[in-house]
Amino acid sequence: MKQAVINPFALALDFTSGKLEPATTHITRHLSHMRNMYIDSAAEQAVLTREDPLIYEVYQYDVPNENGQLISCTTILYPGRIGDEYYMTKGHYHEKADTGEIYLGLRGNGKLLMQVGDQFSALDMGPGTVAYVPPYWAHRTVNTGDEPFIFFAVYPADAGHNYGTIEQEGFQQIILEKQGNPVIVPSPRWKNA
Ligand code: S6P
Ligand code: ZN
Repeated sequence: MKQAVINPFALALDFTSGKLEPATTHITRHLSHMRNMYIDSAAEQAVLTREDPLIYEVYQYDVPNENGQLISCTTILYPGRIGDEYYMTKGHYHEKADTGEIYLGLRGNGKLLMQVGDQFSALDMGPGTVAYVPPYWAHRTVNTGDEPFIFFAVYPADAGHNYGTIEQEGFQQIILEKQGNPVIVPSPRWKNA
């Protein structure tokens, strides 16, 4: 199939705010958009009775949804916790599962959780970390610091996102704050737990 020929372009990325300009898509995810993803349901409910905090934002520049095209985007993941669990993204597999992705840390600190089958990986990310998400691996980021965790990502424009599997099964391991430090513990919700 013949691909669209589009013109070259440059975007401006602010490393401090994470804003990408221009952006064609701006996603804001509040706690109410990710119900039942945090392990402590009572803590989630208690927060939601007071407020609906902004957990993360994504700025994205879209290109034709075709093989060969690449999407640029930034994620700004705010600091905070629901119960003991640090703010995190929903996490997803790519709909077209044989597509990978590259993350570049710009600001703050966090972890990149990945899983496929029974395999699991947690990589530390900070400014300058280039992390590779291989094809087939689900991926979620977690802010383990006290400032926004910001990273840039590039992925195939036809990858698509499968959120349903993670919504149902969660991740194998979760990141909790214990005595001021992040610890990785098995998720009681994981299907084999
Ligand atoms: C897209 C890439 C990221 C995430 C973003 C938000 O493939 O992995 O841009 O979309 O970090 O996470 P999520 O899981 O809500 O899409
Ligand atoms: Zn992705």
